[in-house]
Amino acid sequence: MTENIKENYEREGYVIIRGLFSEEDIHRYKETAREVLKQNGVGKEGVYVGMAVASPVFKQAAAHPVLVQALQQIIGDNVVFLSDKLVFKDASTDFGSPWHQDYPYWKGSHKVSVWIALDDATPENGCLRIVPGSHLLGSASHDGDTSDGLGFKNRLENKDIEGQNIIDVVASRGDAIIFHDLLYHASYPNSSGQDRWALISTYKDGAQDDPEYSWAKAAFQI
Ligand SMILES: O=C(O)CCC(=O)C(=O)O
Repeated sequence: MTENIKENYEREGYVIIRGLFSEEDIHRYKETAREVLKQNGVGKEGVYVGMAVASPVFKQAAAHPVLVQALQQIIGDNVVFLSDKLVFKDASTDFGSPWHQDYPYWKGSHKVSVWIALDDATPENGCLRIVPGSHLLGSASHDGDTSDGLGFKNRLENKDIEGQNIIDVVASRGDAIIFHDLLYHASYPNSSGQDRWALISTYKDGAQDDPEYSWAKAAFQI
C-alpha cells in the first residue's frame, strides 16, 4: 500500500489508510472533543473548526507518524498542518453534507485533507460519498442551491453529479481517508440516531505561497 499511495492519490483523488488510529486514540479524541464542544457552547451546528487550537491532543493526532509518511509521499517533505474541524452528526444534528469541492473555500495552493472516522460510518449514519477521479475535472461552478440554510455556500450543481460514478466510503472508527481538495464529496444524512463524528485535518505543501488564512490558527510545520 505504502508504495502506491502517491500513484493512487493522483489517479483517484483519495487513498484510505485503514485502522490508522487505535480504539484508545479514538476514545481519547471523542472524550476531548466532547469537552471542547461543551466549553465553547457549541450546539447543533454540526461543524466546529479549530480542534488543534483547543487541545494539544489534536495537534498530536495531526502529526501521527504513519499519516505523516503518507502525506510526505503525496505532498513532499515540506508538510504543513493548517487546521482541523470536528464534523459531529447525531440524532439532533443529522443533516448530510451537500456535494462540494473544498478548494473554493480556501483557494491558493491545492490542499490535502484527511477525514478520520471517530465512529463507524455507514450509509445509515452518514458516511462519506465521493466521485473517484473527479479531482481531475478541475474546479466546478459551485452555484448549487443553498436554500436549505445548512451552510456550505460553495455547492456543486446537480448536473455536476448526475451520471457520475459515486461510491460510498464505509469506514470503521480509526480509518483515515486522505483526499484532494477538488474531489467531489458529500455525506448521507444520519438517520440512525447514533453518533457519526469525524475529524477532518487539512495540510499543504509549505513550499507553496498562499494567503494568510485566518482559520489556520494552529498551523505548524511537521
Ligand atoms: O463528514 C461530512 O459530513 C463531510 C464534511 C465535509 O465534507 C466538509 O465539512 O467539508
